Formats: sequence, C-alpha cells, structure tokens
Amino acid sequence: MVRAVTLSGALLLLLYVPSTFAVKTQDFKTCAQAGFCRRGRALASRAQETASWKSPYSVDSSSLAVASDQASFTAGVKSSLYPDIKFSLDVRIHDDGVVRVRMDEVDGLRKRYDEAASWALIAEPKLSRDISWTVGKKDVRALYGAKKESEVVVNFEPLRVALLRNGKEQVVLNGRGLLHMEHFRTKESSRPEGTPEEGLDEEAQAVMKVRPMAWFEGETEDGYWEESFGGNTDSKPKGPESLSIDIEFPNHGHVYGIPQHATRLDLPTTTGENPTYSDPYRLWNSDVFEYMASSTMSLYGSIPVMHAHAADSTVAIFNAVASETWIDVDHPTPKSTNTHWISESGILDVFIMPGPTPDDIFGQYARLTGTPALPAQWSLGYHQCRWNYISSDDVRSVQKRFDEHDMPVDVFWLDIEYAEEHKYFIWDKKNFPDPVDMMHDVEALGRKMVVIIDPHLKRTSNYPVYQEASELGVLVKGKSGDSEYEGWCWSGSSSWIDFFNPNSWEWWKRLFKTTSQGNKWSWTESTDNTYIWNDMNEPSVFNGPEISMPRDNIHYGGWEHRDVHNINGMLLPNITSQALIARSDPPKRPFVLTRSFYAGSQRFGAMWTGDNLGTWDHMAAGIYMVLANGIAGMTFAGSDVGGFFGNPEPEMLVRWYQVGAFNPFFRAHAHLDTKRREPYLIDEPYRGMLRDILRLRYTMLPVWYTAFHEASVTGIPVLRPHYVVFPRDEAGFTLDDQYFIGGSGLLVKPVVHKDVTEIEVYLPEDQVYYNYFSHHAYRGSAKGKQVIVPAAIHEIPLLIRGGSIIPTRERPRRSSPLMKRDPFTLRVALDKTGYARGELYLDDGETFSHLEGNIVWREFVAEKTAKKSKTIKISSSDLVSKNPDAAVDGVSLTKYDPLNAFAKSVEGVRVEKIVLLGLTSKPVGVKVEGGDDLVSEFVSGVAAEGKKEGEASVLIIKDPGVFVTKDWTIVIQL
Ligand code: NBV
Repeated sequence: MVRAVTLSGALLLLLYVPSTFAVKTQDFKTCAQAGFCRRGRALASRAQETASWKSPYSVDSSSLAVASDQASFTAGVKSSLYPDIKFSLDVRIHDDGVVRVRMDEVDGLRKRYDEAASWALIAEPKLSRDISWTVGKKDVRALYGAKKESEVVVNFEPLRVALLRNGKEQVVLNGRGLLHMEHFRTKESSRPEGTPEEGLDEEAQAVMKVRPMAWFEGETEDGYWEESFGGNTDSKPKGPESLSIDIEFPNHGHVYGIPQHATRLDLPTTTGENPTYSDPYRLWNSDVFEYMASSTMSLYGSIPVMHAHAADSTVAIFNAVASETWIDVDHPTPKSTNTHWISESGILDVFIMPGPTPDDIFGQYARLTGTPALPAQWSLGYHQCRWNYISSDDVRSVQKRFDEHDMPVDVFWLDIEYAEEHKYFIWDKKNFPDPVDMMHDVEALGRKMVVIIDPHLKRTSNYPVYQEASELGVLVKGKSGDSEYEGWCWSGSSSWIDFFNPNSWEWWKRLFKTTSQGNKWSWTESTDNTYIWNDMNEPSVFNGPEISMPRDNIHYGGWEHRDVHNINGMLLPNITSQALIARSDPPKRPFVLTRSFYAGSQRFGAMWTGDNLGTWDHMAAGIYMVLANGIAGMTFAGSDVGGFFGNPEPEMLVRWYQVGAFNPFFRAHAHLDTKRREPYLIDEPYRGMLRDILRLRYTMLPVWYTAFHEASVTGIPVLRPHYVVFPRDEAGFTLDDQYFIGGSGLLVKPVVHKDVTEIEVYLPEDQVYYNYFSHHAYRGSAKGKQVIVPAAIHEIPLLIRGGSIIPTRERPRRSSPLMKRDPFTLRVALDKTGYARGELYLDDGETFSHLEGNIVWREFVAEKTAKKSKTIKISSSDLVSKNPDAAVDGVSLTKYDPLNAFAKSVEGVRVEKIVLLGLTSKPVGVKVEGGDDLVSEFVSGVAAEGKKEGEASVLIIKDPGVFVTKDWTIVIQL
C-alpha cells in the first residue's frame, strides 16, 4: 500500500507502509506542532541566518561568589532582552571531574520545576576538594584533575561554558548562542506597554504582537497561551516557559544515547535532507501503537543522556530535565557534532561527564544515578509471556508442554486478562479460581510468575485499590487541581496514582504484602515468588492528548503534568520494586519490568522495547535500541521475541529466539490476536533449533550473571557496542549489529535477515577469534577486518575473542534454580601470545546476602610460565581477596570471607571439563599442580600463536577434579 504521510508539518512525502501495520503518526506531534519546539527551532534558524548573532545572556561578574570550599560558584545572569528579569547560574565540579551547570529564573512570577535531578540521582554528589576558581575580567576558570588536564571556562559575555581537556574544548554550552530561558510572564506584560489588546483587526493584532526584542524571540507569540492538538486543548496556565540550549562537541564526530528511539546507535543527523530524520529526536514518554523501526519519534521511556565519541575522547551529557524535550543533531564537519536541546519547562541542570573513555563515562554516570541493580539470577533465564494465558489450567498446561519438550523456562507471565474487569491485583475467579495453587505448581520446579499491574485504577466502589487511593488523596488531579483526573484505559473510566505524592508510597508497598493486613487490603492471593510487570506507565491514556495525560493535569506539589511527564513513568517501578523487597523477610531481590523509564531507572529493574512488529526491520531495531538503552544505564533490556504484532514464519521465529538469547532480558511475547507460538508448537526441524537456543542461553547463564555483576559494580553495560570496547577503532563507531557480552570476550552478531547462510563479522584488532561452536580460528587485523562466519538458520555467529575464559554450565535443566549445584565447563581461548583470562561471579541469586560477602568471585588465568616456556598453567584464584576495592551491587565488601556461607553451600561444585583452544602442540603431560595426571584428548589444529586460519587445536581435559570455590592450578607440559 502506498500512502501519503505528513512529516514535520510542511513536508509531504510518499511512504511505503506495509498494509498490515501503520503507526498513526497523526496521533503524535511533530516539532512543528509543538509551540515551544517550533520556537526553539526558529531561534536556531535565525541564529544560523544572522551573521552577527550573539547570545543576549551574560554573567553579572559583580555578583559572582565562589564557595568557601572552592568547588562551586554562583553568579547572577541577565539577558539584554529583558533587563528586569534575573537568572542565577550555579557551576559545581564533583570529585570525579563531572561538571554540573544549573541556571534558574530568580524571583520570577512562578517557580520552575527543579526536582528532575533529585529523582534521578542516588545522592547529592560530592564536590571536589581540589579546585580553585580564578575570577578574571572576562571569565572564571578552574583547572583540575590529576595532571591538571581538565579546565572549565565560563565566559561572562555572552555566557558560555566550556569543558577543556589538555587545552582542547570538548563540550561547549551556548557556543552558538541558542540558550534561552523563557521567563514567566503575564499575557499583558508580554506586549509592549500601552498596546490595546482589543478592537484590532487580525493584521493589526499581529503587528502589535511584535515586541522590541523580536530579533531573538521571533515575531509572534507563537503558541504561548494555549495550544490544541488532535482535538485536545492544553490550557497552558503558566504561559511560555521553555528552555533551549545548544551543546557542542567540537572534537567528536559521533553521538549515541538519548533513548528511547527506534534509531541506529550512531545517531543520524536531524538537520539534513533525510526525510526520516527531519524532526529532532523527541523525548516525551509515549505509547506509540505500531511504532516505526526507524524514526526520531519518542517512545515509552526517556533518558536525556548523550555520549559524544571520537578516537581519543569520549564525553557525555546528562541533561536532567523532566519535561518534553526535542534534540537536534548536526555534524558541521565529520569530526564534530552540534546538538540543540529544546525543553518545554524546568530549570537548566546539565551534568557534563568528562570521560575521557567510555568506561570512565559509565563510572561517572553510575556515581550520579546508580548502577543497574544486580538482578535475581532466575530473571536471566527464559520468560514465556503472551497476552494472555487465559486460565490457571492454561498456565499449567503450558508449563507441562515445556517439560514434555525438554525446553528450559524460568518464568510464566500473566497479562491484563487475569484481572477481573482489569482491576489489577483482583483475580478473575472464573478463569483463575486458584491463583495461589497455580503459583505453587509453577514454583515446584523452581519457576516464578510475573503478573501485570498497570497504573490506571478502575473508578468503581468495588475496587479496594481505587477506593483506598481516592480516600488517601493520592490520585492525579485534573487541571482544576482539586478533583481526580478521569481518563479512559483498559479498565474503562480510570484514575491514576500520583506517585509524586509521598503518601502513596507506604500504601502501595502494603498492597503487595501476601499476608493479611487487618482491615486494610493486601494481595493475599499472591506469593513471595510473584513478580511484577508495569505496563502503560508513560502513562498511556486512550482518550488523552497523544494517548497520554493532559499536560495541565496537577500532581503533588502543584506541578503540572508537563513538568514531570518523563519522570512520572519511573516512579511506579521504583515503588513497586521497593514493595517487593519489603514483602518478605528476609527480603528477596525484586523483579519489575517497566515499559516507561527515565535516568536512574536502572536501579529498579528491567525494561523492554514495547510493542514491536513481527518484521525483520523490527528485529534489527531491537538490537540497536537495546544497545542505546544500555549505554544510558538501562542495561537489563530486551525486545519481545517473535514480535508483539503479527505471526512470524518459522525462520523468523528461530532468528528472533537467537536475538533474544543474546539480549540481557529474554522474553517471548505476543499480542492477543496472534496465533499461539510457544516454542514447542513449531514443527521440526525448527522446534529442535529453538530447544538448542534455549539451552544455549541456560548454558551461558554464568556469563550473563557475571556480566550483570560487573555492570552492578561499574555501570558498564552488559551489551557492549564496539566503540565501548575499542574506543580508538574508527571503523567500529557506527557498528550496532554486533556487540560484546560483558567483559567475557564473547562477540555476537545475531542474524536479522531472511535466507542468510553466512555473515560478515568485523574483527577490530590483530587477534585470533574462535567460532564458539566449530572452534574455527579467524584472524583479525590491526586495521580491522571482516571475516565470513557460517550463519545458516541453526547457526549463531558467536565468536570468542582470543584471551578469554568462558565459564558455562552444560547440563540441560528445566529451570535455572535447578542448576545451582551443576558443574562448570571452562572454555579457555588462548590469545596470540598464549594467554587467557576470565571471571566467574556467583551468589545465591535471589537474596541480598551477597551484600554481606556471601559470594564466590573467581579469576581464571591461563599463561605460560615464561615467554618461551613450554609449560602453561591454568589457575583459579579468589578475586575478592586480591582486590581491596571489590564491591557488589555498588556496596563494598568489607565483611568478605572466602569461606562464607554461600561458598560453603556450593563447595562440592566441580569444574567438569576444560576446553583449551589454540595450543601449539599436543601436550606431553597434563596434571593438577601437586596432584595426579589428568585424562585429556587433543585434536590438532591451528595454534593461537600462528597466523593461520582454520579449525583450532582443541585440548579437552575431562573431569580435572578441581572445585569452583577453590584455588587450583593445572599444569600443561608441551
Ligand atoms: O497488556 C496488554 C499489552 C501488553 O501485552 C503489551 O506488552 C504492552 O506493551 N499492552 C501493551 C496494552 C495494549 C497493547 C495494544
């Protein structure tokens, strides 16, 4: 079908849209349809067209005050446009070099929303003790860092803030003079004095609206006082209050992040000719039905975090704003990037992360907003979901069929139809007469259930959750501020909990208690193994503007919805995860999946990419969306396996499981109208392929869990794009279809096209890489090289980087908790120097006892005893004892004892097999140091240290009799 779609107001183009799926672009604003975005972009155009353009904002140097600890300064800012309006500037330098720049309106008619950062940050950042600001006539500067390599320069007139490294500008705020904080005004004061408002014809009114300062603000009051879109009118009681700022990255040619959009990881320019990228990237949490696989449209979550990258530097921005924000990206030269951020309301609160490497950025961002929580280990297994499993017997029979077909699964999910009239928590007893028994049947095999709880509450007197919320006064109010807002959602006429109201917090937590709470309601018909899925929390409102809440709705503290919209969605999973922790004693790790999210959401659980389509394009988009979410903190991420909409053909389903098995969050899900497609339903040979993929995921759980542990300590994402692992390799800067899993050395390139039998994989270095399955050795090159890897439908292009040791558990089980005492296999993939290293992190996987040091954290190393030696030792040692800074989940391990209770509980767990790849020759002896000779098998082949490609040599050491919690060394004599 060919249809006409209007994009960005003026541009009409013909687009091919498959007849079955079509996003309703007309339901969502383009920049041209949002007054403040139009104004912001118009400002940028005027600046570009005016050679003498100069920002009207300047620092009033007479007001500059450096704090006594020297870490910050404040100053007044004025605008030559509005000499009577006062602004304040506050610049602080944190102890890790992050620079925070805040600007607010002083003594304005109203207060601007300034709490976005407080929801995102874990604590008030520590300021540096090592700064001294030098106040000059034209600027104020601070030189800092270990080698005094960093410098912040704030120019007074015009106001301009720059972060320099070794004398070179890395990040510049207001370099192009697009900073504009629209001050609060009244309708009257907005016009020149004495201008009659009434009795003028249209033309005269337009002329009268021209104010003396029109050169900067434009010629009309464009969308200042009221705006309508799609039949809804925004009353805008506060008038204009938008904020625009340009942020330049003069030496960085690539920018990544600002999820969530269905866009390539390396964000395309939005100011060029490409019609798909003609609008700025939009951040406004939205439920976009049948979203496009390539678009700047906003989706369910918003993280205003952007990385800017070049071969010698990575820097990043966290723009802590909660209102709707549009971001233009432009590359004035291939090696530089300009961005322009336009937000509807709020203060300016920008964190500049100085890097200089991607890993440094992850640390800096994690110190601000926290690391991803270490998930329960079972949640890394396979999740089976569908809208809907229709009854308890349906759940039981699905579970049975997984077992009959020997397919592992950890979690069964229930979508909205379990709830009577969509009153969440309340079981539809016709179909779910015995919910607790059903849960226990699932738990019997170590499995769990996840049940959906949406934030809209049915407005009815027979729903205790709504009744209590209403009595407590914790529901979002309509624009009058005094009556409950009523909108339409799954439950019909509904209201929404206002989680900004602290009175809702303890109440919400109580609802999840599985034991009776006297005359108060609680979810006694659930168990401590019932976990939660929060959907529709953008919030999605069927009859609201852009399928969400009116912007003039009122939240706690009198803030309008527009001020807090992008944060709103994160509060539900935040309090829900706290509720799950609080419901049992001792507490268990929570699991909450959320559709909407903001900066800091990584502390509360997992996200998924929402309602994707069953198309190859969407399969590919899922990968780069998960990568982008990950670099902005949300690393526990995945997309619906199979595609939410549509009925994938067998080939597509198999490929989708391959993608899912290499996503941090691995869940199959499907729309109500789709055919059932549980993996056991598909015919052979595909069924066997799906079983193999599921088993492969379970085999690799130790790799995933170790990667999550690392993320929980360092903030480095579980899926690592090339620019993160090889920041200097330019050829990798645009790659988003292959990636590394944690620090394991596994490199995967899932196939996302039809009829593929082989695929090119890019190797970024002069190193040997081994095919995980066939052990074929490939050689990379220092200049970067593509190699061809077999990729027929049953094959996953998965390589092990030479130099890695991969721990796996290879016994097929029904669920991950049943693997607790299973032995390990170690794949030792020697690098070109004959060396390899790997890590394994273990704990009980579900409580918080790991924070007390109940963990096993091992380092495995394979190395020659001397450079030309013919002796290779593979050893296992305790990593925590070696590392005084060791931490778990952001908490340092002060109480660690290698003989801790968890370690004792897995004392008997063996290493059952070692697979050593790339030895130069057949060993003459293999033994445990100080022990017996071991049985081994050698198949000769290509050596790691040579230049040849082909099947690598493989040494298999069977049952070496060593234990995973113990120190040991195996000696291989060549
Ligand atoms: O709860 C029903 C669905 C859910 O299955 C899906 O995963 C969510 O993204 N939900 C959206 C509401 C309706 C979608 C058309």
